[in-house]
Amino acid sequence: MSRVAIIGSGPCGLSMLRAFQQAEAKGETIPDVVCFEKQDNWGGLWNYSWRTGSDQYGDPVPNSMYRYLWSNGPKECLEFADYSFDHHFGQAIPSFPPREVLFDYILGRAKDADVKKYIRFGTAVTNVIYNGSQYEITSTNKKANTTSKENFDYLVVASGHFSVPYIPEYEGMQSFPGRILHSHDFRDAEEFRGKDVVVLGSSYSAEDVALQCYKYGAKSVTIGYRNNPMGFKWPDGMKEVHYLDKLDGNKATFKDGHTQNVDALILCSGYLHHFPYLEDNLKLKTHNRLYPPKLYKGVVWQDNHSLMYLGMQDQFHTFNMFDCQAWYARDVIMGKIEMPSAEEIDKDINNWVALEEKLEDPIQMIDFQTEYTKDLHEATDYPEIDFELIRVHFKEWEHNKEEDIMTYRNRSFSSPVTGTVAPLHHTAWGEAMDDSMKTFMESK
Ligand code: FAD
Ligand code: NA7
Repeated sequence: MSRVAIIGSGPCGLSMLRAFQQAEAKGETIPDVVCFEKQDNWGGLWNYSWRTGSDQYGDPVPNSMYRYLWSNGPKECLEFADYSFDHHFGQAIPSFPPREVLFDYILGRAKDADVKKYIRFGTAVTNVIYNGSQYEITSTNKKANTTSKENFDYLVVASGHFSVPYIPEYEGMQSFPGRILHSHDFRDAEEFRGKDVVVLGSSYSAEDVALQCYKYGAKSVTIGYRNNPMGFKWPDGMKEVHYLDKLDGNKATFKDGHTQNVDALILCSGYLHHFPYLEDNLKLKTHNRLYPPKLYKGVVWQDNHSLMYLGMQDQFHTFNMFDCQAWYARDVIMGKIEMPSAEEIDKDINNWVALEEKLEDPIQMIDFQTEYTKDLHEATDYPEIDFELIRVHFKEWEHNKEEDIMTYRNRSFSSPVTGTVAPLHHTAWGEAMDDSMKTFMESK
């Protein structure tokens, strides 16, 4: 029997385990599967931790989520085709739940599939070498501080790419008297109450961290974009200016000449695809983009088809796209999908990459990733789900954000799985200070 190693039990690793479990439930013989998870709990980024820096074993903390994080897209767009929100919660819930609610949903399916038995918690993969026919995997049991080596026929890398921060340096940082942090280490917006906050970046983290600071009482929030502004209609007390030039004491000077007092500087400058445990010729080297090259169907390593990567794309689609990828990886591993010739693979990858490079705006990006996900969906028996509806939802969501960045989370969407229309939440997002699942599930 072949052996499969999965690295990570975040949403992608759990999709992979679910895919195998579903095949087994249909009477198929699945390979011997081991999932390595360096934390003591599953759910990846959705498993909130107060920790930053290193954990108690000296291992870097992968968690990047923070308190009061609410879903940044409609939950309907990420719904699992085989495990609906209605089924999990037994009632319809609003479209933009807080983190704990989505964590509960992810784990609900994993428990339903009984996949915990495959996971080795507290076990970090520290080295992977391909010996020509197998992967020699070295892992460390962090608590016991013991190391072991094992061989596997297939490797699925599901260790995420939003855990290792990219940290640029600006003039004046060395002598800045306030606090400097990356969004990876941002945990609680309350810390910035009454402060002048500068946020650098113009993507999801910059948008949400800036809004959090505003919502929880920062005195002012100034966002410095590098290339393009997000351009939302920010509420009074928030503004977007062009790129930080330098810091001089507490004074920030921006490229457009704007100056601002700053108590805290939050770098929302993105993350690195970082796989220190992989030997060099197995490593995906890319920035955050919708179609990283060298991955056939966005999943299979071009140079070695026994290596799969899950979730390495920049993400509009998340959980159900990860599922489509996992179902595809499973069918490659189980021999149900045959790889085409090297020329066809190269052509296919180049086509997608060329299409990606022509994309000009978020609407085109949504179309691109929807087409990619549909293409994968058609290749396997992943259950029916209405990706056309998801495409429409994503575009409406973009439009809602442009209309009012403070209220887009108060909207309702319909399920691509059950058709259920989400109820409106009892409290508008701007006034909802308590993000607990208990409060969220209460009806007023
Ligand atoms: P991760 O969730 O990062 O999981 C990777 C797992 O691999 C972790 O459990 C980690 O401990 C483990 N691991 C890493 N290295 C090793 C190793 N060497 N050995 C063993 N285990 C290892 N998506 C949405 O759909 N909606 C949102 O609202 C949303 N908000 C986000 C907010 C933030 C701040 C961030 C950073 C991301 C957000 N995302 C959101 C996107 C997020 O990337 C996905 O939802 C999802 O968590 C990705 O799953 P993953 O399994 O690829 O990676
Ligand atoms: P992203 O989406 O990869 O965005 C990174 C941002 O960082 C992007 O706006 C970059 O600007 C900006 N950046 C990069 N380098 C710099 C420097 N040197 N100075 C200023 N700004 C810089 O990462 P996010 O953390 O926003 O989002 C990651 C996930 O978290 C996402 O999936 C969400 O769901 C939540 P650019 O646009 O290139 O000018």
